[in-house]
Amino acid sequence: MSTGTIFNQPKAAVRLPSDLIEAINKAAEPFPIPDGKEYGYGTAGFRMKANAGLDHVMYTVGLIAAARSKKRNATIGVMITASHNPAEDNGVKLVDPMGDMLEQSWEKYATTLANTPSDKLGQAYEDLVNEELVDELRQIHDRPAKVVFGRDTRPSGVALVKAMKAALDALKVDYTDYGILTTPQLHYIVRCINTKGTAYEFGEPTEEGYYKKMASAFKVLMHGRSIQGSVTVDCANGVGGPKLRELLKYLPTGQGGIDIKVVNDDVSKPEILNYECGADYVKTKQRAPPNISVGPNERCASLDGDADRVVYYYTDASGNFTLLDGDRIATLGAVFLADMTRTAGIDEKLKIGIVQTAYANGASTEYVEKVLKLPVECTNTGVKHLHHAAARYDIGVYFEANGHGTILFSENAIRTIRGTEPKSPGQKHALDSLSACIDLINQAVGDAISDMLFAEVVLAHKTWTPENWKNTYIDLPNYLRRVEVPDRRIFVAVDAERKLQSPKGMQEQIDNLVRLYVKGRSFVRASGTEDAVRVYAEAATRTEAGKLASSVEELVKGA
Ligand code: 16G
Ligand code: MG
Repeated sequence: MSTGTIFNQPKAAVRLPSDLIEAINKAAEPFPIPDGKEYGYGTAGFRMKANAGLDHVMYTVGLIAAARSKKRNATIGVMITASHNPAEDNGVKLVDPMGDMLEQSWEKYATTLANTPSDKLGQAYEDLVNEELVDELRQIHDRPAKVVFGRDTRPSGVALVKAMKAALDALKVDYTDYGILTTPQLHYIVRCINTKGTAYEFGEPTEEGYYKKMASAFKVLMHGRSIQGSVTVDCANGVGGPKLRELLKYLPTGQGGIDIKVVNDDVSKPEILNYECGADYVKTKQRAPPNISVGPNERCASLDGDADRVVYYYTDASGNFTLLDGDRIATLGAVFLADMTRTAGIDEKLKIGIVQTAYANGASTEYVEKVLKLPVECTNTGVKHLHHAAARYDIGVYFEANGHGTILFSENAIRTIRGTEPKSPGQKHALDSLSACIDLINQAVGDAISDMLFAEVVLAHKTWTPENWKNTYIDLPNYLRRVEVPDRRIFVAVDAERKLQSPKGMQEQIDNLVRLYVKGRSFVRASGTEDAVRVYAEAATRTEAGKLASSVEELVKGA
């Protein structure tokens, strides 16, 4: 990858002081690019082995965050985490002012700067300034910048923070280090800071503010109800553990409260992070972490390593494991919100929709369309795609099957919910509950802890056991296979990744195979995070789903 290729501006329309350029280059010296290394800002930001040149990336992320802050005239966030990856990995993501993911058009700048050698970064930064930070008055670059950041519990985070601070110091940018946070907490804080003093104030920009906001909304929703039994929460030995324990101090117990048993919350041994536990383990292995022991039909939930993903599961009296994944959380939430808006008498005014990816189980899609009679949309994989689609509804429920997701309320929804005069106690209760949902559900980004509390509240309202929840629809048996190929880039997917455009002719072959199976569905896409291709297949029976997956896998291998 050559440097500077994306910058189209006439060279150096604005010149930065030479001492600033030198300061940027000098401060970058301790963080060289290892020989032959190429970086890319992908679906989940930058992610790799922490000691394989990630410090260089961090330095450049400092530059990008500063520039982005000036551009948006707002505080920008940086989260240092590698989520469900093994302990030796780390990664980094930029967070835009409303607590959403970095605007896609800036990802290429992040990639370009990351691939620029340390002694050329001053110039590359000046190029970026000219590309994005020059208006008629040439004042954008003179704006003050503000960057806030947090990291998960990985020990490598400490040195990575140092590398980024070196860039922020070179640019003399104001920053606040929030220390150890979950990913959604950092997103929450960014949004709080940027909405302070506006009509859409999000909350207190502190960790305590986050707990208080969630706990008080939870109390409103639980009023007069109780949650059956306890929920055991596996925290993947990541940052979710200590943060969930902190939240518990604010949550009521006993009648109207919640009994959460926190497990796998040991962050003192880095090597056990995500090891045989956590949301990714449970979802991909389709089994409970081996060290969890709970009684039959007891609810369990697993968070991932940075607590932005959650799945539920339970084991029945005969020992059968049932996963209640992101699709289930989406449908559970949608049922509840649709009921509540009807009771509140505002269902005609608010458009509710569900956003999924191709990985959503076909049975969940059918349930939403045919039983709930709500619109379903399918987008590309990756939170940002779902988030943008969900933002087009008044109440946009979005979840990936793997447990990433949240529910967005539009300005119209918030105004309607909070501005409608109730005409009966029932209507008042529904409006109050909906209003509390807006606060309980993290509007900035998918949040495992907030999603879990919301699921608990809905189960309490419905007095549903996990089995009742499961029986709303029956999942089609499915397989997800990871296939290594010489060049995954030849697999180009279109139509929300449900169809292959290339290799030529392969989609017709897949279609021919799918036709052989009752309720068959299969698609192939290149992974955005690994050097592999993923094959998904579902069908009416487990044997058929397996056969379909294997035959599509063979096609992919033969390409
Ligand atoms: C990233 C995405 C996740 C997606 C996954 C797909 C975010 C925060 N994370 O982890 O949403 O499901 O990539 O991975 O957007 P794949 O492209 O390797 O299948
Ligand atoms: Mg995560």
